[in-house]
Amino acid sequence: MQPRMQVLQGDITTLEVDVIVNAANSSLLGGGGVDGAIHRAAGPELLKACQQVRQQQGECPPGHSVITTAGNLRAKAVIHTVGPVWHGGGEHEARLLEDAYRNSLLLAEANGYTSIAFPAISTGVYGYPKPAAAEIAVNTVSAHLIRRPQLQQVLFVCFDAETAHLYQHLLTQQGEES
Ligand code: AR6
Repeated sequence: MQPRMQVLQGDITTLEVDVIVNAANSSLLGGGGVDGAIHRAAGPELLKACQQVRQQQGECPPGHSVITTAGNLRAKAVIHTVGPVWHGGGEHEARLLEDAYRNSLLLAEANGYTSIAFPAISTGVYGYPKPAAAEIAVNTVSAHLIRRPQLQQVLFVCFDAETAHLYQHLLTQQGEES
């Protein structure tokens, strides 16, 4: 049977999955890194959708997620989540990063989707140490998938080889292939 968690090295904006997760900031109005890449690939419709959510709900705090349409992307929807900024580990960063993954999975399920791709949230501009962040990502998703059959495919999309190796190692330990 195909493993439900897989790692891919590459650009998340090119994927044909139901949902792509964006590592956004609380403003939801775009930025650099993967956020910038997703907005560039999706086109202006995505920013409009984000502005609407922003008007209705205000800022998105760390650990929370919102869903929008996906503009020109091949994905059906984008879930924008806000990871924690790394301050050394004493400011609930681990819990907030878990929340970002878990709330994105719940939102994808609530909207009836079965496949989702995550970038390595918080490990770029926000400075979260990559090994610790990868462990939280794999453990949180793996714990969530137990007894929940809806999500058939969860992809961890890594931009660099170092991050991809971290995930590959963790998935092998979990008994998942990559
Ligand atoms: N596909 C997959 N992963 C990517 C891509 C891509 N196209 N581009 C970058 N990454 P970051 P953060 C990886 O900085 O740390 C933004 O300005 C990257 O190598 O994008 O959560 C937001 O607006 C890294 O491993 O997100 C926020 O202000 C990972 O994505 C802030 O950055 C996350 O890096 C969020 O910071």
